[in-house]
Amino acid sequence: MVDSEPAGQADPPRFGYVALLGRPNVGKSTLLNALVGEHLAIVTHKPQTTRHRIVGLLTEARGQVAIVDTPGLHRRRDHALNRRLNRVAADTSQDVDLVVMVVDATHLTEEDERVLDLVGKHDGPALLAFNKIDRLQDRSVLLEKTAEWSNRGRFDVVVYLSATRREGLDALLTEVFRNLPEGQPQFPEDLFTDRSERFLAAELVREQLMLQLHQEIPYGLTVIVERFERTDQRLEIDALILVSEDRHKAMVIGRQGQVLKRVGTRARHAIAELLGSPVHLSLHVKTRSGWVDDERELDDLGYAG
Ligand SMILES: Nc1nc2c(ncn2[C@@H]2O[C@H](COP(=O)(O)OP(=O)(O)OP(=O)(O)O)[C@@H](O)[C@H]2O)c(=O)[nH]1
Ligand SMILES: [Mg+2]
Repeated sequence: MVDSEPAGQADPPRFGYVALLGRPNVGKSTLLNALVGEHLAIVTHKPQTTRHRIVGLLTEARGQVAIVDTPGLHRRRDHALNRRLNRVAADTSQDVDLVVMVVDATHLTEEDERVLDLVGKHDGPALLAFNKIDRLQDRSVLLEKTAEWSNRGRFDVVVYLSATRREGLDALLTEVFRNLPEGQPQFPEDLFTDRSERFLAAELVREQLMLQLHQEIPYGLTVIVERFERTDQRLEIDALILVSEDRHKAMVIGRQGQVLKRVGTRARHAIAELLGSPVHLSLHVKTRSGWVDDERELDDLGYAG
């Protein structure tokens, strides 16, 4: 007797890239994290949190999916960093097998229209995901919105989600796998991202800075990990926080260093949790005027051009 699967039982595995596209703050990064099961992409209540294309990997018996989180597509074109963020989202949408347009079911805006235009240019299947349905009082409005948006975009499927409550994720994944090409996994099955630990650490520091600081300050800062060493006992990380204006430096540090201390403690916990090892984190702040509008600086700082 031959020991094999009965014919027709096992579907061939699927592999592909899926982009999460949407205006800022609709919950793309929250969704990526919920799907991958790790706090991989930083999340805040502020728009324009994500600044990089980040791949999260999900490997199952059905196959492997590389989910690409993107910066929220927005209207601001006031400096080079903002223009780059939109370009990353636009380029990613052309580069993937499937796009998932994420919208906030509680309010659709003009910025969603720009995303719709982008999705229209994608040559392949597209799914529409209404997120934050936990905040919707009256779910009947979804039917109207679904009809309106299905007519305007050419969406193959519509799904309803609450990324924070992890509702609707199975239905989304069923549709994602159904729409991916057949293929073998391209990444090791225990890998959950294409990004380095160094990158993830810098992002977790930036997440805390975005949460602790207000107005325009979070938008003018970036984080560079200058030293990242794994010793027997722990990770040793030195990170430099760059601010774009001198007056912001004192605000990042805070009275008697309180703000920086809080950022450090919270980021240290988050990094330790994600990377699974105790962390020693040391933070410094410097001014580098105008980096947000300087193409050379942006290249050096790792922002895709
Ligand atoms: N109530 C509710 N809030 C959500 C849900 N998903 C995300 N959020 C919240 O929405 C806010 C924005 O979430 P993000 O995941 O950072 O949104 P994003 O689309 O990645 O935003 P950008 O990176 O700025 O483009 C955060 O405060 C999340 O906690 C959801 O399903 N329900
Ligand atoms: Mg994001």
